[in-house]
Amino acid sequence: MLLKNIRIENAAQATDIRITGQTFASIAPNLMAQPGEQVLDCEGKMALPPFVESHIHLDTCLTLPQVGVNKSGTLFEGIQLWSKYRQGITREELRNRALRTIRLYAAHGVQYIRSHVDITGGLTTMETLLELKDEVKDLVELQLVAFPQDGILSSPGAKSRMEAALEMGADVIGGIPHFEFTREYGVESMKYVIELAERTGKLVDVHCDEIDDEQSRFVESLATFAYAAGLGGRVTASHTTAMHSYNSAYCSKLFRLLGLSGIHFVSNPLVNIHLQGRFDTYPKRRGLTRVKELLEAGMNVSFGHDDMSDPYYPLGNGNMLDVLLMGLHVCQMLGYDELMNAYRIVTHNGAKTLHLGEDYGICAGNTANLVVLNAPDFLTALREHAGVVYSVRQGKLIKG
Ligand code: 17E
Ligand code: FE2
Repeated sequence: MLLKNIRIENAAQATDIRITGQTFASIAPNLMAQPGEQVLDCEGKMALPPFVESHIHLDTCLTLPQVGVNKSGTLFEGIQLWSKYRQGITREELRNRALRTIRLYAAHGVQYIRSHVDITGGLTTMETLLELKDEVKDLVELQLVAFPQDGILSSPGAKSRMEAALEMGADVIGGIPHFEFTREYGVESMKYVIELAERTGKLVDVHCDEIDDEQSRFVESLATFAYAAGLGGRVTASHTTAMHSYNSAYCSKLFRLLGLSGIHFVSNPLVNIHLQGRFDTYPKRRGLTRVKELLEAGMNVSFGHDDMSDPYYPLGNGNMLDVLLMGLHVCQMLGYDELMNAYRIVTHNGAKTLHLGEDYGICAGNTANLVVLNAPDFLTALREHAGVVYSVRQGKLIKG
């Protein structure tokens, strides 16, 4: 396959890309089509490595309206509605919803998805999604997090379910320290996830400090244990919305530790701008972590949806441009360079969070995965809500 006149990541000059089998064979201007070769003229549009969804809950997606409406708009009512619904989930119903969600992502050029999977109600959900992971591998690469929604120390049997889920094939260890009964349980749960990561070699992604409580400081425990174990690059703190409310003196001290630890951050702008600040009158706090400051300090931050059409969030469609637009506005990141480079948050940064390795990216020798957007550069793509013209996965056209 030969892609002609394509701009790789905002490049001023267009070039050509030859794909042979599943690999980017060569990237250079003026490549000549070989007999019988499929040629796509990209007319100067931009190519990006595929979008990465760093954080979604495939088990909760598309449960509206059956799951009930979250009247208060709080995370806690969302959890309550979900914990009733999860008792009646069947394999078939879950499979259908997850498959529909994955197809929405694929249509928007997402080829990598990290999904949290609640293990509180048992392991059938994890089993079902592990089966699906293999079935959808030609569309997306799925990473599954064993997520203890009701806590690790505050929920009977959570540790054994966690360890069984990892045995079954879950890729990532989850946690939720701010939801544990006590601060001590929260800290102990962070120690547990890092020790388990050392023991099993699995990655870690914790729902961390997703609350507007400025006293919620579990990210310092997670970062410290990760740092001491030398595991920072394999560990992610998702949400960290309490960081919005920390005083800046504490944050200044905290950032040194976060930088040393090398952990990753995931922010979920659509969902947290909706769920957070709900106990405030006016002024109401924003629901996002300090994305701009973390990035400026050299840390890795990626974005996710978190939810689609469920008790936590009624909208969402798998389009990472929507996630970016919300995040960039709320974090006041609308400078020219910030807009042009914003795609990195939902591509390269996501790939770092998911630990995808060197094979991710449009370079000769890498697996031929890319998307082509209907715009010459990323600022235009954002402004015009540019669609995905082509999505190529392992050398095959899966959209276009
Ligand atoms: N569960 C949780 O604790 N937090 C969330 N944002 C979602 C589920 C979606
Ligand atoms: Fe989440």
